[in-house]
Amino acid sequence: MFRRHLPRPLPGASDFVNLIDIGNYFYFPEASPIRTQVAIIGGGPSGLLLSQLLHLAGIDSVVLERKSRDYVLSRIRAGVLEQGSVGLLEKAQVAKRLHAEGQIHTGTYLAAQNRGFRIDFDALIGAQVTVYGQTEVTRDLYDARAAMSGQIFHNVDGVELHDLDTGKPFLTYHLDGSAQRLDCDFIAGCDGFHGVSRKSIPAGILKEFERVFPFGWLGVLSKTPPVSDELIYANNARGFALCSMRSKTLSRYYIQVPQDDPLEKWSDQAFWDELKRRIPEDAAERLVIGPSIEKSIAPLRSFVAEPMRWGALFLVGDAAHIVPPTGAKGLNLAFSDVHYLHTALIAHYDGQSAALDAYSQTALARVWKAVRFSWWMTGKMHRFPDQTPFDQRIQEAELTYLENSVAAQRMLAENYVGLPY
Ligand code: RFL
Ligand code: PHB
Repeated sequence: MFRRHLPRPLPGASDFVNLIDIGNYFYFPEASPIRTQVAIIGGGPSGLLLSQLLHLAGIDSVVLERKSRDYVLSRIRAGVLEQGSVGLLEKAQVAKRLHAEGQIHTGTYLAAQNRGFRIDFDALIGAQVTVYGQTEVTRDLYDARAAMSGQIFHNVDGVELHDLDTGKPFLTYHLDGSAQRLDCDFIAGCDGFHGVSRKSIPAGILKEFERVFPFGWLGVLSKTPPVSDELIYANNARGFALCSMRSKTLSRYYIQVPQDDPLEKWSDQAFWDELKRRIPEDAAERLVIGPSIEKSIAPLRSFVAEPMRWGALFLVGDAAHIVPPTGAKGLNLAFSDVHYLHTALIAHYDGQSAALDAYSQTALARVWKAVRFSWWMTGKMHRFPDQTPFDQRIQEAELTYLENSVAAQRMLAENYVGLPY
């Protein structure tokens, strides 16, 4: 039958078949397996970055993505990049637009009721973060992969993982309605929280740790100038609020809402009215409102799966762990996994397998620190339905301590800008 792919041998690797050329149809027998070194499930930010870094190191990969490119790029998610993430994107040769358009933030504001104070990352620890949307990071990665003839298949259905513990793993899937097989040395499970990879680890091996928070975040993206030059995390008796941004003309705001609040309940006007009630008065007076261009509710949870390796399968990013967005750790954590995995794979193909064997342990050590920080910051900034007056006073005392203690501020700063790899 006719397929959209051109099988062609990689230079110097005649046993690999490279599937590219999305624009034209070429004859390709349905049953012929293709082969790569690293099969990557999921074309979100972690899968794309891994594929790009491996390519630059001369390691072949194929990315299988369930959705279309446009769909992946329509998801509005993270906005804050740690220094380590920026360094990785530089290494991946995809940081040009990030440096031109991203905003350097040397601090952030915390507000408790109507009182605000600033955590000065630069003065405290000589560090900063970059505000640049996950959508833009993903677009830059797609462009770079396309420029290097990267192999990314979209709209792939029914991916299944096989023979993970035999040394000859492979994937099966459907593309354009026909069955396909991909043989590989390793599989990177970069398929997010709802993907198939984690579920392929036997139940007796996999341990899951979870804390579901009893609220969600209602997020709005609007073409309005941001209310503040830096982010404002606001603790308020009515619930948490966050003022963030994507650029000088694009704002991103969030408010804490009950876990099961229907989105229809929140007209744009209702959202703006509630946001204004929760942020400090001077910010509420400055706030420019406009129609939402995206509005969604995200649940909040902490989740970690252990181990992050099973045989030939390596879990990366949201496939292995979820953090609540307070503290902006999710994407950054996915990228630190990519850091550990791509360096370990490079070492493996150079004959050194110790780092690959240690991947799960190494990645999890950093994961748990970020899980702790996001859990801590979520606990400090939100109203819990069962919060007692005692809990309330403790929360207030924590925020006052943070306002007045350089040691406490350093703890927040070093975690927020990202712990070292
Ligand atoms: P993704 O982005 O979920 O990508 C996984 C990809 O895998 C595909 N997929 C499959 N493909 C093939 N076969 C299957 N069976 C598949 N199943 C799934 C999916 O279609 C998808 O394209 O995971 P990845 O790459 O690990 O990236 C993780 C980040 O997306 C995530 O951690 C962040 O967005 C979290 N996050 C934030 N992180 C930050 O670092 N800073 C932030 O400021 C920040 N803000 C946020 C956030 C997440 C949010 N939501 C919506 C949960 C704000 C919000 C509101
Ligand atoms: C965002 O801009 O989407 C954002 C920023 C900081 C967070 C979470 C989300 O902690």
